[in-house]
Amino acid sequence: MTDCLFCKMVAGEIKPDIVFENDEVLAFRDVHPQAPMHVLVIPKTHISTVNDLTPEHASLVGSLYLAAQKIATDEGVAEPGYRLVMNCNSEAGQSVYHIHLHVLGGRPMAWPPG
Ligand code: DGP
Repeated sequence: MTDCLFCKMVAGEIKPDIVFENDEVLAFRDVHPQAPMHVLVIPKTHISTVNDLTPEHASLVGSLYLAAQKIATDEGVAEPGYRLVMNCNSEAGQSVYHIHLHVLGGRPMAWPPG
């Protein structure tokens, strides 16, 4: 999508601080980090929200989580622990409508989330 911020990152028109990339996903540091380590993992294909996922996306969703696991390991937060979050629509706080998995670590996390 031409007007999607994250699609522009996939296309190389905007250059985030990339920490991981493969054929299916791109991962980069969040511009407004909510923890010492805050990375976003996105699919390279445009999917607006979790509500738009179909069974055909099952493998791609798995790839997002496997990328998050690798990033957490590489960033040294796998053993202490980390949080994975995917917000869906406005009431959950989604602000960019291209699905993204937040990978947050480096500090204790509270529950329930705000
Ligand atoms: P969400 O609120 O769940 O849709 O998360 C969107 C995240 O995207 C938010 O944590 C901030 C991040 N973000 C927004 N614009 C940019 C940007 O231009 N660059 C980077 N690296 N992150 C961005």
